[in-house]
Amino acid sequence: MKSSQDDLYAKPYQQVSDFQFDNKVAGVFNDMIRRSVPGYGQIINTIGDLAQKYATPNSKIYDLGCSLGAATLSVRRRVEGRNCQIIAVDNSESMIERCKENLSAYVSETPVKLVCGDIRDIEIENASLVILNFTMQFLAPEHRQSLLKKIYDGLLPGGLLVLSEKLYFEQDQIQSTLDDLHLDFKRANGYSELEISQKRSSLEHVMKPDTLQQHELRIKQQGFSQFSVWFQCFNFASMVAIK
Ligand code: GEK
Repeated sequence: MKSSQDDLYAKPYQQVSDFQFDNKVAGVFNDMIRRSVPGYGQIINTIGDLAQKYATPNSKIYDLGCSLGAATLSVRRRVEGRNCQIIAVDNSESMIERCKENLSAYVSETPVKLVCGDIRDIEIENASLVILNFTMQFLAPEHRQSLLKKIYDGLLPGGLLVLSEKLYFEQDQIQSTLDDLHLDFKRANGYSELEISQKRSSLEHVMKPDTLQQHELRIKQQGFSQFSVWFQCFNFASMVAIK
């Protein structure tokens, strides 16, 4: 997946505007997410492994908030020959356009339906796997439970939800320690203090992380029978829930 280096916040802004998944972000997104989210590459690979285990013949797989299609590509490689259909959804036109190019670079017999739209508006049915890889955190908190209900209702019995999110911790010392470790990760990946602080301001009103306990409660209240964190690095986690 080709991508330019992310230098979107390298120069000083008088006022930092709210973060948007626009054309500029889409052009550097692959670099941005790999340098900002610890474990991203491993999570993408493991989503493919999980698809191999959970995707059942003739079922649908949903990648909600697909961005450039990294999870979709990882899944598609692992489910060939099962007559699955992948539905990849994002409400950023720039992301969807680039995602289409990325997908067309590889040959596959598994069809991908690319949808430019809001994940709150799409229908989910006959699903063996639903992926929310760092997407729910961008949805207003009041819409999270209803999205989860729609996913639960659309999953087949035994179907899997993969939910990756940045986490917030109520214990203040834990929160600041894990946050510091994340900032060190960004520094080690070449982001300056200015880039880090301007990006942080831009995300302040846009991304609202939940605690792990909030995720677990929401998932259990929805009726999922099993839940676990399968990956965590600092304040980033990926969870699985089985219907
Ligand atoms: C990956 N999953 O590389 N409807 C549709 N799309 C949305 C919505 C919404 N309501 N809100 C946000 N998005 C990807 C990474 S990025 C995570 C996901 C990040 C989309 C938004 O346009 C963006 O492309 C994506 O969700 C979130 O595995 O940037 O930290």
